[in-house]
Amino acid sequence: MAHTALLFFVGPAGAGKSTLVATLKEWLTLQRFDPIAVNLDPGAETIPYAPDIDVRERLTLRDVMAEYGLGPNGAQVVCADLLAVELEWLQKEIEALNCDYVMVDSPGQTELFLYREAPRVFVDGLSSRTGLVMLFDPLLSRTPAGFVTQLLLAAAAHLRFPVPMFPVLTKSDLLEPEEVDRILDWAADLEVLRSDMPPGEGMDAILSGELLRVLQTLALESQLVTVSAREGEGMDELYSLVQSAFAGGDDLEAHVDAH
Ligand SMILES: Nc1nc2c(ncn2[C@@H]2O[C@H](COP(=O)(O)OP(=O)(O)OP(=O)(O)O)[C@@H](O)[C@H]2O)c(=O)[nH]1
Ligand SMILES: [Mg+2]
Repeated sequence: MAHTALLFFVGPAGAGKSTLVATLKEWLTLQRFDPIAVNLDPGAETIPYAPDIDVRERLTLRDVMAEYGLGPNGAQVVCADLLAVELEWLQKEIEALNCDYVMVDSPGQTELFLYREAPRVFVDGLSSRTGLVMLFDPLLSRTPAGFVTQLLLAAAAHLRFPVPMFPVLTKSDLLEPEEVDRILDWAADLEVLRSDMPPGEGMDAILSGELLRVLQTLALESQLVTVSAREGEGMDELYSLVQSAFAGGDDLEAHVDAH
């Protein structure tokens, strides 16, 4: 699996992870790549793509709730821990499919993905070319406070998983073009973000220049890409970022040159 690029899609509940996996898979297939989609959410009810590998074959939220007498949240925690024993299974499944791109769709409970041990085993153990696609929810990103909160989540993700991170603003079709521009300005220059903080709410005072620099380094090491999975927009830009982060990835380059 040395040449397989593995992307984990992570972000707030409902930010559009599964839909982005579906759209990017379609786009990559059109570019004549050979992507596969992995559903890692044992509680998923409906999924907008046909998963090539599905954790629900091994483990479902419903079964864990029944077996352990837990509610859905407690059962998600148990599921996250039980995932650890599925590493070998997942590895074999991925190897058997022999593809260039593996897109892993994570459950909506991002904090479980970030803070429990099992997902870390997956991120560390599956490929040397692993990245994190970090989704920013458009409606939460509209206000400076909402945007900063997501930067903190992204920073935590990057601390936890020191692999290339690709921040993505999703569902851009739900925002006005000026709103998208403003969010991109904040991402490019956190001083602009600070000056847009409404005075008197405390955040402007708390967010010192130093903290902003830390966030910039951790959360936005790569430029923020705007996508709309619904409209199929931004896939080329996201792909180029991933591709250049994994450059030296000769086989992927060769693939692109081939047509
Ligand atoms: N307008 C618009 N809606 C979108 C887009 N992408 C996803 N959605 C909608 O947003 C909702 C959540 O999308 P999902 O892809 O299920 O989000 P998720 O992050 O996988 O959700 P969880 O796994 O439950 O955390 C669905 O109703 C999608 O149809 C988009 O690009 N534009
Ligand atoms: Mg989902």
